Amino acid sequence: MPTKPIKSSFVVVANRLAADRMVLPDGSSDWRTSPGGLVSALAPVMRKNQGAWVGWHGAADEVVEPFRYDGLQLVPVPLSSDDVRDYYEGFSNGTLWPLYHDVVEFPEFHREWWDAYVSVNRRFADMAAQTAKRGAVVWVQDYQLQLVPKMLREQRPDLKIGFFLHIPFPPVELYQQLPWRKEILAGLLGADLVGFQLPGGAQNFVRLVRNRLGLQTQRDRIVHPDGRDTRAKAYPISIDSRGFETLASEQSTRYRAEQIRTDLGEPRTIFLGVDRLDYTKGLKQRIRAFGELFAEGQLDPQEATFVQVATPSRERVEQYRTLRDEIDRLVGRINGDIGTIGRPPITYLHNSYPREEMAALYRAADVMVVTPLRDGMNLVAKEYVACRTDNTGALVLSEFAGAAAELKQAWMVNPYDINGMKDAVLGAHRASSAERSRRMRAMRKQVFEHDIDRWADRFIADLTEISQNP
Ligand code: ADQ
Repeated sequence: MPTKPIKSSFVVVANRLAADRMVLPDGSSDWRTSPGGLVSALAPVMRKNQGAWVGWHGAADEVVEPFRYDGLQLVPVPLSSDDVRDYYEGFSNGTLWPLYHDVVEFPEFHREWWDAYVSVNRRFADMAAQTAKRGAVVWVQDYQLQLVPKMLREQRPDLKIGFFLHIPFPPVELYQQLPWRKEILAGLLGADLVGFQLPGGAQNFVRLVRNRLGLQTQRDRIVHPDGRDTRAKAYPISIDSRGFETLASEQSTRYRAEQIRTDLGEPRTIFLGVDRLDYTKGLKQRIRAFGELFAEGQLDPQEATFVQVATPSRERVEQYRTLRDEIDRLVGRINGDIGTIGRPPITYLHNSYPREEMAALYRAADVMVVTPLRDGMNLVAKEYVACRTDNTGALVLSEFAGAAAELKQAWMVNPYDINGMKDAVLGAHRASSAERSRRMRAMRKQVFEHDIDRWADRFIADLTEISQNP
């Protein structure tokens, strides 16, 4: 087991560590800060408070000692290959992920997956308990670790415990399917503050707690028999808006955006989709809609092109492999039927890009198409808006993405309605530049006033206040 880590007064607990391990060409390994927004949002408070990050380091069956990296204390939690299969790919991504995303795929319920989820959550809770100073703030992240708040409180009632769920919290009728529904609710209730992306998620949770556990609730407040409180509130996550804007304004990004246009054959209009390859993202419906628009002549492949970036993820889960094959076939068929030499209507890429390239893609795209069937927030939509420094461009956005509650001036779609989606894509495409600019300005105001720093500050301030004045 790793040596005892240095104790911290601010601890983040997440499935993955804040740094990824890279294997160098000579076979040795090194660490690199994870690109995501969460790490950069929390890094300042972590540095100020000598913060520690507890998480899996990404290599199964390897034990890594706690270490300091880039001013952060990193505390790796070991997972065996069986843990990865049953806790991560199984219960987290084969049971909870589809169930919490409105059952867009069928969730599987296996008792051995649940057992692994309990034992791995206990390991994370133990590691967090060893890492936290007396009275520390501990912030647990996401659906993989919903039992940690209760397990942690049992060991360390002195801590201020927060939990944030990055994905939707499902309606009561769907959540009830879960054989371990009571245990998970009780797990979350170990926290002083449970954060959701949207008020609807918080309301679903409070309703369930009242109906299933019979606890007293008053609006966002849940009262425990021992007099303790848990609050359930919405904290819509955001991005480093200024960081993206700065990147998009750089000369090298502008140049790269021009180059992307040239490489695509100077089309009049570039439509762009950027997603993890996941069945929640609505890729099949979106590609079908574009296929029809091209086939019917509503979009001319000589003038318009659709670029879809879909980074493969969770490839050891069966549903993800099937999805990848289905999309490969669909894109191949459309390009084969409609494309001409040098002019495929759809450019389909599996690559993962650095932030600079993402900013250049956003700059190059005239219309961004974000049409998930269900999504907690969707940061891609916000990143696109932050990168449109001259107020040009248009966003087509699913009603079922959390971001729809904030980016109200987007062209909204129900992604299950293919005709409606086609109309919205054409609406965004044909809108006057004045109309687009009016909408983009309003969305930019929202994204700049509500950035990731504000999100983290609000959550931490509320958690500190709630646990000081119960
Ligand atoms: P995700 O489902 O992963 O996140 P999203 O919010 O869109 O979805 O975040 C994806 C991130 O990955 C973005 O920052 C994007 O720039 C980046 N990305 C995507 N494709 C990439 C590529 N090819 N190369 C490089 N970077 C790429 C979960 C929830 C969301 C919620 C977030 C944050 O499912 O609903 O918004 O967490 O809470």
